[in-house]
Amino acid sequence: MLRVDSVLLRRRPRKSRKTGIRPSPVVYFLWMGKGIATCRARRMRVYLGLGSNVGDRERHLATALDALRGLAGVRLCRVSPCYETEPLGEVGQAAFLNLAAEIETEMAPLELLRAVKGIERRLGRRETRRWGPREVDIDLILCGDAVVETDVLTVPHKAFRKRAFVLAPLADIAPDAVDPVTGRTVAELARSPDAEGRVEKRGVIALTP
Ligand code: A4P
Ligand code: MG
Repeated sequence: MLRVDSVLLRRRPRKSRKTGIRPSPVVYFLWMGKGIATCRARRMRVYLGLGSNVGDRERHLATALDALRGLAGVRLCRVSPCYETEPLGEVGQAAFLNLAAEIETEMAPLELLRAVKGIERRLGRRETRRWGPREVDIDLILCGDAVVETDVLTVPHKAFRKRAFVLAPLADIAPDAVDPVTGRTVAELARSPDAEGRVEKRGVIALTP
């Protein structure tokens, strides 16, 4: 993604690719301004997966969505209906309520991860066992066409292609979104027999107006 700093750090070129002559400082300054405006306008569309299986699950999800809406630089665009889902991972834990949300943001994926982890903590999520019960879990599923592989973040989410609890709600709001790694759409992935786990559609979560 083109970043503001990458525009600012560019040197005035010796000659323009279009005209073949060196742009004057004034022309170059105007070009940089246009570049910065474009960068600012480059908002990324992100799909999040939310889940809860402790306490008042609907309330936890609604509060998490409200908190997302309240993040500076985030626009909450669409929210899927929620699904009652069979827990994958640790056996014997309560059923989950899962949903998917579409947001637009200028935050970089790592910055967004920090912000959603902050929301999880504010909602009272204590340190939980991996794949164990939790008040709310917010995962970054797709961040535009970004592919991120670091110690703390993998995008697209490493397991989403095999999880009906992620794909079913995601297909309700973004069937045509494309997984940049496999090139397959969310609708195709959701129809695939690889998508594991029973899911049952429930209602739409009411958000505070
Ligand atoms: N992390 C890496 N990539 C991501 C990403 N794309 N989004 C890191 C969010 N986090 C990401 O996550 C552990 C670490 O993963 C984070 O600190 C972050 O740096 P966590 O939320 O603290 O722990 P976790 O959720 O238990 O682990 P993990 O591996 O993220 O599990 P999942 O994939 O979130 O699965 N069954 C049903 N039916 N519904 C569910 O919602 N959720 C899980 C958890 C298991 N079974 C489920 C459900
Ligand atoms: Mg998680």
